[in-house]
Amino acid sequence: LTSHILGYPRIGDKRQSKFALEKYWKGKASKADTQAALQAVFDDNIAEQLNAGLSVITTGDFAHYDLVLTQAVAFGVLPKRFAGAEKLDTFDRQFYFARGRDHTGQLADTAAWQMTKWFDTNYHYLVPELDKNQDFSNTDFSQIFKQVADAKAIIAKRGAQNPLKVVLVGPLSFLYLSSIKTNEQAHSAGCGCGHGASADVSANDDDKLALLDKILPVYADLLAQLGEQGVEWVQLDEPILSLDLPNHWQQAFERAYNGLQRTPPKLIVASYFDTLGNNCNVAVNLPVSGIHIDITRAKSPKQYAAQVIDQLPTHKILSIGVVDGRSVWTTDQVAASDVLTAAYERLGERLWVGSGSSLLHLPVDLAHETLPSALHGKLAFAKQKLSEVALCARLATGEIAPDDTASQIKLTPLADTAKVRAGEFAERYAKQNERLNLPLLPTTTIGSFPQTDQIRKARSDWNKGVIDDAAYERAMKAEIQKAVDEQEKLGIDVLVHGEAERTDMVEYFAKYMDGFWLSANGWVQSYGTRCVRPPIVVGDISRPKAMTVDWTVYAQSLTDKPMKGMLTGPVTILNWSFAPSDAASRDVLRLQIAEAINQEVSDLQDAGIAIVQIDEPAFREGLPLKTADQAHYWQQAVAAFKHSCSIAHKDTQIHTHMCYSSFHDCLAHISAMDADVITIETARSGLQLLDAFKGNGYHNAIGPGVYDIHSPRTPSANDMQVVIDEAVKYVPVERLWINPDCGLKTRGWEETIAALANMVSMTKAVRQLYS
Ligand code: THG
Ligand code: ZN
Repeated sequence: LTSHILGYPRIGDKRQSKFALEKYWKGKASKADTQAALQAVFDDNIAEQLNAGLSVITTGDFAHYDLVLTQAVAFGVLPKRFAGAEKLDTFDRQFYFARGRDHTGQLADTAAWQMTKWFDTNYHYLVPELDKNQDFSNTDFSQIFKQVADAKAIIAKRGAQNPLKVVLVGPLSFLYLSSIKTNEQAHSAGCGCGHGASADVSANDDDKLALLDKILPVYADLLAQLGEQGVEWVQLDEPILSLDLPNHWQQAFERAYNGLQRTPPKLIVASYFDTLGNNCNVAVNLPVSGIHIDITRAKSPKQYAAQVIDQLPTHKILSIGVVDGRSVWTTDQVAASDVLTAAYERLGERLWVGSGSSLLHLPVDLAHETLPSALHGKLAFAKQKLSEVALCARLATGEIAPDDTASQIKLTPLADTAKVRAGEFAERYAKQNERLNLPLLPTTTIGSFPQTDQIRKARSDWNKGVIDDAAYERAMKAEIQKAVDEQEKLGIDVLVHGEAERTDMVEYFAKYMDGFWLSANGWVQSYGTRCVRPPIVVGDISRPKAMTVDWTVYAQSLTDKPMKGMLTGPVTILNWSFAPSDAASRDVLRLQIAEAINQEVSDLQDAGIAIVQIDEPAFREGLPLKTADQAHYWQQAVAAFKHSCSIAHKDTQIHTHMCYSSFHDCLAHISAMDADVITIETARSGLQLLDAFKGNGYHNAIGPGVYDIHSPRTPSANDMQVVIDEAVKYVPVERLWINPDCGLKTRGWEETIAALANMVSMTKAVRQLYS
């Protein structure tokens, strides 16, 4: 039976690609050496598929930064504002678009292409910046063709004859996920916080679809050339088939694929991350050789597969994705066999067995981990999933019998349902003002201060055992002292301790909670060369001891100003971890985390901390793809956040923070969180967000970010005053706060102090104006 995967990680098992590219961008490695390092990872990826015994070998997905970006560049997309970029070869050009910086030093810095979350994953793709009259004629397919040639060579060298399958983003998903720029607004990459969900499709929806007739000939040309090169299969990824599509997008599928059908190569249209839903009929009837479905997120996988088979024309192949491309757990062989044997009975050799989605979203190799005994045999990273796919193909035909490998986590829900805090906002805020006695327009920062080399060295020395606990604690306390001193000197009203002791906030909290396991090398690409190491949920989550109280109390002891306690919220911790994908388990886990955070709030409060900030940068990221599932998510997410601060006294002030301006579609739910103060990014989005907040009847306090921390430029007092002068039109001045738009950990101290000094002097001026 045919077995295949939809894609594979390209960072390398030791993040070789990341290190090679970052060195290249710094000018410390030649292009040839860099490409050789990438090539070694590519070669490995092909070899591992062969080693695992997969029958069809997948390639074309080996992007050097992002696959959507690679394809846009190959299709000749070159926005006018990147003038001169045509002089760069496509290798260097993609990095210029992605980073806004030309590391070859020939071209001026500019804003990078926007990044956006890839569906409901934690991966970010680059949003192609198209023109209303986009021309796709200046193509360069060399990178794709090289992968074909290299993969073929590796297969031939082994004396093997596996057919090759090339992955492309399909034409409709490509256009849907693009954006047509009307102005030159775009922001730079590199933030430490969460981006929004999918590209803004509503605004220039029709314009994008109008480009279909222009882009189809490019696909046709590319497919024809791949056919000539002996490529047997092309997998056209159409993940938008998992969304509730507007009618005209749904209807465009048939038209598009009518224009592409040809053989060779044979086409397989791939859906993933959810079921086909309303698009099932359209998908099965496309004029292609086969389709792929992902059953790993279906509510009843066997029924879903059966329903698709019922509708599938009799000449087509069906690839069933049974190995979850987003779960680090081993595949349940009994369940997989149950679905696959039934499908095999009906489809015979027309059945293919695959991964649900690309394995891009998994860490590369479990072999680099030391597992606790309870996890032995239970986990599988990308490399291990390859063998699982091959094994599932043998289960399907009955060649082998399934082992009982079910490793489902058994969860015990909290005894109580979610709680909410006492008192209405107006009453709470009045009591808080009485206690805190802050000036009009209080100033604060989001939480983190620059993570210096010195901090990183202390942490790495401590992790290696070079310095002991006491020495590490002294080093961190010195950093806290510095952060407090600087804030005192600047005259900021509400202080933070600076978070020197934290690398990734989710990793930090997961380390302290029971129910999480942290891998040593389980890196997953987040965007470009940036990776995260998501904690793995292994059981019920609880908090055996305080996580932040000592640092916060120490920081408070250094100042008479209020010191904020800094926590990460339950929704974000869950969304940035590996956890079961079904809503019921996620609801239980989210609330368990909320309870842990609630206990932390309680301890901070008992220790005299008057303000606690609970960040939720990923509040929107767990939003299900299907509209029908979304209301439940919002209800549960809001309930979990509210539970996490339900213990707060009326005079304990709860802040929250969210990043980016991607929350327009969920302001009602943000209001429902009922935090006393929300700090939010507004510097880049103008003040549309405040207008929308006002329209949504948001009555609590708000700190519109007065400057963009992602920009290296020091904002003047004047620049920042513009934000406040506008903000007072939407929010009563007594409910406005003044702060940067995000944490400062990626900046240097010097620029941070300069910007904050301007922020404080601006505040003094506007206080006079508005008091
Ligand atoms: N934490 C977690 N998930 C996230 C973010 C986060 N997902 C979304 C968003 N933020 C992604 N943004 C980033 C920004 C920077 C980095 C990773 C994701 C980054 N990573 C280091 C790297 O790749 O070199 C990791 C190095 C390290 O920790 O040792 O810079 O904030 N969980
Ligand atoms: Zn932020």
